[in-house]
Amino acid sequence: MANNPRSEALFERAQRVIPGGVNSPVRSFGAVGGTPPFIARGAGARIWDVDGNEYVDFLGSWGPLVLGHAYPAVVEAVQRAAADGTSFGAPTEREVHLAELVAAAVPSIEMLRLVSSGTEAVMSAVRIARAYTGRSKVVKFNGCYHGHADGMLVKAGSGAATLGVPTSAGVPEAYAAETLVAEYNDLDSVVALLDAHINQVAAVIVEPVAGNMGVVPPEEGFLEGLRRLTGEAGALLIFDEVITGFRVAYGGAQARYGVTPDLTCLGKIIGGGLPVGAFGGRADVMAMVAPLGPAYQAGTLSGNPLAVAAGTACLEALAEPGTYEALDALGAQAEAGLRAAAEAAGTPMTLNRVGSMFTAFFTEEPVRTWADAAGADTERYAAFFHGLLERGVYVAPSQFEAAFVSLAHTPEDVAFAARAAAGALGGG
Ligand code: HOZ
Repeated sequence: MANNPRSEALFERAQRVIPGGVNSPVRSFGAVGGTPPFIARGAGARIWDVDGNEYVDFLGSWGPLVLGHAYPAVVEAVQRAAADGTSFGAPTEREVHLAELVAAAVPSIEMLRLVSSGTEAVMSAVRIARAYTGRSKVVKFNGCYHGHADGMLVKAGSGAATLGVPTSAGVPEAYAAETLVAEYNDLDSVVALLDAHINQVAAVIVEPVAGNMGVVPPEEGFLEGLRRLTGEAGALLIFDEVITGFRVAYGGAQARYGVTPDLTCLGKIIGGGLPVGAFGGRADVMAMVAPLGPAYQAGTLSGNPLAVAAGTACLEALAEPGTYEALDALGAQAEAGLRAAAEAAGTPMTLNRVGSMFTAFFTEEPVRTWADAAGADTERYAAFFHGLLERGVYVAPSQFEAAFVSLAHTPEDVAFAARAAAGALGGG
């Protein structure tokens, strides 16, 4: 990036007090090189950095900003809630309202507990599954990312894969041994694990649309197969819908694909851009959660009034007719623009998209597993990323993440990005 002296100076300062200068590793630009722009503000589909550079934003804070930045109803809701007091550590009406909205929207959720992040949601859901089944092992999928709880940092995607630590240092072997790893879109690999560990698997956890190895949609029959296999094995099925919840449909991927898990993890969109997570599901399973049951889970800022106010305003806006059709149309336009740019440049590219989330992989091959995603040309992605950034388009600094369109994007914004993509690939 040419004009970024303030970001350079901030990055230098940050690195003295914050590991790598960032509060989440993939933000460091480790995989693409260069200095991350420090963001000063956002409005609608645009963000501005501290040097005054403007970008059309297709990262959307990694997913939550389905309405764009500083959406007026969300800002107002937060301001009103803040004026009433920011935290009580006691029940509030606002949190009941959000819980009711979520339970009404998401097919699997009869009861839920609000937490403060997706990581917490997954960590808690896995504990509840273990408590309910009396079993300890969990099956996850290679390249899926479920937050940074110890047992989930095994063959993880997202920043962990991006930075080359899919199985993190510091995870005791005993924990890692409780996590079994299957291949995404490969039911045989799940059967093999369930057969090898009869009556030991508490849960199979999956991103119903993988978003953390780049976007990889479930193939026909994959989610249905997981539903059947877990039922037969006496294990619970957990959908990690932290990215897909209220993103690929109002009721999440489970509504879109018609497969109902036992437990669901949520985050991102249900907090409207503030820190929130939730786990919920069948009432008999959720009855394990303290104080109803013996599985402990707690948090001082759980159900925080500001976060639930933002989330409620966001879900209310999403419930308006036509929102998902509009998101899908923008996603389709982005897909067409990227495909045309790659074709004009003669660049091999596979584009995976589900509604408003998508990834351009630099490979000729279809991408349906982590091995396929890992086979993409990450150096080419890095060059593409910087080409976009220079042209005022902001996307994830990693091949193994999703791009998002929001309701704040206009067809002109998407056309602007398509022209930038053509320029970045050298074909326009
Ligand atoms: N793992 C997150 C994206 N899938 C990264 C979040 C962040 O760096 O803010």
